[in-house]
Amino acid sequence: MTKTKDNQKKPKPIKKPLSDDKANIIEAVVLSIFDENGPTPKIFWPNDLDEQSGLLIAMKTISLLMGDATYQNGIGTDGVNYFGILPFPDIKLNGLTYFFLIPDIEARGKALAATITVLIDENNKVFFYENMKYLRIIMDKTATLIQNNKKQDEREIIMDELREELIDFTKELKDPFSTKRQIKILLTGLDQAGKTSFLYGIRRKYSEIIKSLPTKGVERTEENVFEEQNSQISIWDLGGQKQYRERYLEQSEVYLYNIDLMFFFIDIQDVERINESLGLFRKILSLLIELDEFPPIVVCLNKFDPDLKGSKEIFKNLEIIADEIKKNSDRFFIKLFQTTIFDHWSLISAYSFGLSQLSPNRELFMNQLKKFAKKTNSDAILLLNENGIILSTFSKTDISGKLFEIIAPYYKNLYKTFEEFKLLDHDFIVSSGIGDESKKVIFKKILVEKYNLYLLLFLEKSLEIEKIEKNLPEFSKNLIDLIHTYI
Ligand SMILES: Nc1nc2c(ncn2[C@@H]2O[C@H](COP(=O)(O)OP(=O)(O)OP(=O)(O)O)[C@@H](O)[C@H]2O)c(=O)[nH]1
Ligand SMILES: [Mg+2]
Repeated sequence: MTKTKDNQKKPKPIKKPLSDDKANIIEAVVLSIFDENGPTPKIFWPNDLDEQSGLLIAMKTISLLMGDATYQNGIGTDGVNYFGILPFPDIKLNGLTYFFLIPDIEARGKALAATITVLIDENNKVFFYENMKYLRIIMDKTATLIQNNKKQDEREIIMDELREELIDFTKELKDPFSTKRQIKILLTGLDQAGKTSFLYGIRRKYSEIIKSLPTKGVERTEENVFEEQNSQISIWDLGGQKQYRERYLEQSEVYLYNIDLMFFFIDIQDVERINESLGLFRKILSLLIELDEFPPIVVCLNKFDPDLKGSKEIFKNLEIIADEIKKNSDRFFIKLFQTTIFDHWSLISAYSFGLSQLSPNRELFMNQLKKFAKKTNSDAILLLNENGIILSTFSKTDISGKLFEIIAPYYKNLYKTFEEFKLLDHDFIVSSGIGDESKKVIFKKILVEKYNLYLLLFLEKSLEIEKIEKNLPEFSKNLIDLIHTYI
């Protein structure tokens, strides 16, 4: 390969520090602040981090998150925190970054944008996913200290302490250099609750639903949100018949151990077995507590078929179940969904919500949607992948969010239908005015690298397709990085 000038200008990969006895996974730690010179690496380690790499880190972490008016309206600095993973392919590193604001009366908007970024070799990024919770806590703590201590030398001590804490932490880990993040998702609930049908439904294997037989033991399958992802996602569909249930409860250290997410299914039509079902739920929770496992839990109040929506009896049952679920489960993060195989969207909503809990970048995604919404005057945005999994949503108000969830599936179907019949001149469809003629919905296909994604926008005021087209390139460019680190 010939060396061009351009090549020489590229930042050099950071060399491993020689001081440590054993190679440590942490390659660099950088505090960047947006000051009068723009994004600047203020405090960094290793001390010989070259200038260009430092600048690159500061620019990328700050500019991705800083919309032109994200924080300049003098609003408080508390709500503006984002945490996520970003790739730096030029220097072969991956960074876990925490974006926050430092109050400063002299600054524009009375605050300075800042990031703390921890960097490791790009081949080791699993480390971030595996240790997200802990890393988030110590980075958040450091950010608070930085906010409260203005002097450079005080901040140097704070950043030094962060680095030491990180290194101590990695030394305690058995294998910080593992190569793929393993994600384990469980589907649990009584027999006949609809677990296997749910999976078929998500995957649009409708013909299989009809043929589906009770699950014997466990059926394991894999999930791919994107063709290339950093994690291997295994879904364990646990047979709910008595003998299988007893087995996984007895061998909880095998089945319930090391789980990242659990779906629990309740057949709300089977009134006679609701208590049995709640009993199983409580039993599983108590075993999880024994194992010190606290995965997020999605409860599917299943078989809530469209023709039952008006039933008072079912409605009352749902309330009772919801109350029971909430009781004794305050140590868990639990979210309830009403689902039925006759409404694909209900399945996708519950499933996507669960998956999003596994993505360290869900806040960064939402931030990108929020910025795009602002630039295009949209009131709500939804981003779907090719399989219809909801990657992220943003809505200004609860109402536009709710409304949007209801109409989204219809537009998706419309788009598909028009596409199939080759009736599309553009890669989008727009509704004509709704209500007072000003409200509009747009469903648009966007290509982000090799991925086809779908964007649904809800606009309350005016529709300016040019504004959308104009802001799309930057939006798509920012999404590329986030997709590479989505899961
Ligand atoms: N009405 C209705 N029936 C459903 C729904 N989901 C599943 N079923 C039916 O419920 C029955 C059981 O579904 P499965 O998916 O096999 O249940 P399961 O939870 O996997 O059962 P096990 O494998 O024995 O644990 C089948 O006859 C499905 O067709 C739903 O949303 N509404
Ligand atoms: Mg099954």
